Formats: sequence, C-alpha cells, structure tokens
Amino acid sequence: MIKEDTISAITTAPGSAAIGIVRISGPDALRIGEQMFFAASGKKLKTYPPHTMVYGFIRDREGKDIDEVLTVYMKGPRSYTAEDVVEIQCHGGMQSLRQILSLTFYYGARPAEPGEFTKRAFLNGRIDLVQAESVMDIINSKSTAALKIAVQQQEGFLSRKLKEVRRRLRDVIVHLEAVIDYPEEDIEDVTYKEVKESIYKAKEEVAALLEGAHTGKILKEGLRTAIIGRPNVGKSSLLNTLLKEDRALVSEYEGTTRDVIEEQLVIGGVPVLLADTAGIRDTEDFVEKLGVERSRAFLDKAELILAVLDGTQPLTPDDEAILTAVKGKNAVFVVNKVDLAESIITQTLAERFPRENIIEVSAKTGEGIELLEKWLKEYVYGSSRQADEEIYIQNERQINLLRQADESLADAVKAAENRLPYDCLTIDVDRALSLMGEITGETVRDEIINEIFARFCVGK
Ligand SMILES: Nc1nc2c(ncn2[C@@H]2O[C@H](COP(=O)(O)OP(=O)(O)OP(=O)(O)O)[C@@H](O)[C@H]2O)c(=O)[nH]1
Ligand SMILES: [Mg+2]
Repeated sequence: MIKEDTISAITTAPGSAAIGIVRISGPDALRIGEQMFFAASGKKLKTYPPHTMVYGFIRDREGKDIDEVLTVYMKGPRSYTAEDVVEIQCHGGMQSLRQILSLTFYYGARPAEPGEFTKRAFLNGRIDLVQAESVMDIINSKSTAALKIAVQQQEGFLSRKLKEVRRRLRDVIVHLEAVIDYPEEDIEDVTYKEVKESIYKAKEEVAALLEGAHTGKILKEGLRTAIIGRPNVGKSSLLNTLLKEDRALVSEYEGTTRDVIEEQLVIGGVPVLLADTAGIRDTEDFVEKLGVERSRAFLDKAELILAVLDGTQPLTPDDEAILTAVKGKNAVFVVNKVDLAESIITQTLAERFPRENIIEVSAKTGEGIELLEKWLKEYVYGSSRQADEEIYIQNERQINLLRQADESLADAVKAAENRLPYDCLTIDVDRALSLMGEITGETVRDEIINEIFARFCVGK
C-alpha cells in the first residue's frame, strides 16, 4: 500500500438530483468524517462497524446543520480505492454538495484530480489497468451489449486471459534460458519444435482477441452505416421503419431528401449510427446537387452501406453507378417495395453479389426487416461466434498494444522456424510479454498511467 494524502470530491453528476455523494479517501478520511458528521444516535462514526450506513447531520464550523445525510465508513482495503473511505450521501443540490465538499477541504482533504480515486485503486493493486479503463467504458456505454463487455472487463475476463498467455510465454523464456545456460543438455530439434509450438499457441490466442476487437469497437462506438440509393427507392422510408418513427420526410417526388439525416439507434442489439442520404443521380438542381455530394461523402466514410434498390423496376443507370461505387465496401443490397410485386432484380443481383448480402424488404409494411436485423447482427458478431463467450476488446490503447504483441510473436515464430540463435527468440518473446504487460499495467510507464487517468472525470 502506498501512503498518500487524503483527497475528496463530489462523485455524482452536477445538477439537481435526489441524492448526491461526497467521497473522502485516504489515511485521514475517518478523522475528517468524524469532524463534520454527527450521527442522530449521538454515537461516533467509528463506533459503528465499517460499511454501515449511519443516519445523521453534517454541521458547519459553527455547529449549524448543513444537511441531513447518510454516512458510511469503508475501512481499507475493502473500499473503492483500497484506502480508508468515507462517503456522505446528502441531498443532491449543488449548494449542499459544495458546502460539504469545502468542509472536507477545511479539515484537511485536498481536491481529487480527475480519475484519482480509480488511479489509487490501481496503484494500490486492487484493480489492473484494464479494469480501471473499463470503469470509463461502463459509464459511457451506449448499448446493453457494450455495457456487458465493459462489466466483463471490469470483472477481469481480459486480464485473466492475458495472464494465461503471458504465463505461457514466460515458460518459453525459462526454457530458452535453461538451454542457453546448459547447452550440452540441449537437443536442438526438440527445443525449436517445442518453443515454436508454444509461441504459436500464444499467438493464436492473441489473434482471437484481436478478432473480437472489431466487434468490441462497433459495440462501443456504434456501426457507421449509410443508406444510399437513387431517388425514390425508399431510403427515407427504410430509415423511418428501422427507427419505428416518422423521422424523415417521405414523398412520391424524386429528390425529397436534400440533406443527410443522422440518427442513433440499436438494431438487433447493435448500436448503429444511421445516415439517410439524398438520392444519388445526375441533376441540374443546385441544392439537390449539394445533397448528392454529401451522400457521396457519406458513402466514403461509412463502414457499412445499405444500398437500396426498387425491386419493382429494372436496374437503371443511376442504380448501376451506385453498385459500382459500393464495390470494395461492406454493403448489403436492400431490394425494396416487395409488397407491390415480386422483385424483378434479385436474380440479376445474385449473379453479381453473394446472395446472402441481398435482402428483400418492404419499408412500407416492415416485411423482411427482421432479415436485415439478423444480417447486421451476424456482420457484427460473425455467424459462428457466441456473443456470450467471447472477449471483445473495445479500447483503442489495448488494441494497439495487442497488435504489436501479435507482430512480435509472428517474428518469434519465424525466428524459431529459421533456427535463429536462442537469444534472438527470447528478445521477440520478451517484447510481446512486455507489450501485454502494458495492457494490464504491469510494465507501463508513469506518463502513460497519468495520461489514462487524466481522461477520467473528477470524482471517479
Ligand atoms: N409500396 C411501397 N412504397 C414504398 C416503399 N418504400 C417507399 N415507398 C414509397 O416510395 C416513395 C419514395 O419513398 P422515400 O422513402 O421518400 O424514398 P427516398 O429514397 O428517400 O427518396 P429521395 O429522398 O427522394 O431520394 C414514397 O411514395 C414511399 O411511400 C415500400 O416498401 N412499398
Ligand atoms: Mg429520402
């Protein structure tokens, strides 16, 4: 345990609310708490067993009541920071919270820096860096799926996996060092074969984690999706149906949508940033032209394109232009208006694109929309993956480190194949080990730690 000074902050959101919380953490937490809190029972806070809610009042220096509160003393290490903590639950108005907070300063606490409570939990070894980072992910989760991943990370799913892989790699190094020190006992063939197999296994586990990172990022940030198509095929109708709300204007006139309409929604559990765009075609109308330019920009920057086509009409040159434009992008071809007549273009499309990427729908009746939802879900999770069992990394820092570790392991495998000297092998494996240690915080530099916690909010 590192002995630190005592810090305090308001840990609840600013504004009016039913309750607000002031947290004090550090060696003087109990002393400071005792000086300002007066239990209704007349007893001292420290006479209660730790982790007991005690009803009473916060009084200012003159002994006047500031607020009626509940106070709890959590004796370290059984607290958020693993230090002694006192938390005061008062009424959630800013006046009461601010006065209580300044009183903690008066009695000797110092204002907590952003993320400092969580940083202390990390420095005191209660949680690792992955768990600390997941605290912010939990707070910022945009969907139930993203929350679930963040909570799994908080519980140490990823940390345990990394520990396992690192243990495997450490064994490799021990093995190699033994044969470097006692070369006469070495049987080279066996050593290279065994070492290569172990490293390869570790590399496969890292690769599996990286595969899940695509899913993790989408669940965290939302899948950037653009609805693209020529005028009047039913793009805005599709947006409205997916949103279950009349958001965009729909009309029988071509060129109804002029500007891009963006909405956030959750489709089949997947958070989606969905953009309805102006129909793309050659036009002389100045404003429509601007809209078309914007549509093209969205076509470029979206990760996924919903290319909408009118199933009741043959493909037009404008359709063809769009089909060409989405080449090389992730696209699903939405054949619309199948409530009017059987599609006459599905067959033609199927000759050019994988059939599973062509979906017949009616934006008007909702027919086929569930197929589109299913398609999206599979795109995000992969068809064979079991959403519950996988580890999905959401954090950019962690993904980058893991990518580099993966490269080092690839180098190590190659080195073993080419029978390079043992110490070349240990260098690569060592590097992978230290990169993975940076993810959990075992081998990370102070500046990086400070940078990570500076992104937190005050009070966390
Ligand atoms: N029967 C039927 N009509 C549809 C369907 N989808 C859209 N429509 C009609 O097609 C016309 C055009 O629909 P919109 O949603 O405005 O088409 P859009 O692609 O957004 O058109 P622009 O914004 O002009 O590019 C409207 O009259 C809709 O009612 C559908 O699935 N079935
Ligand atoms: Mg429209």
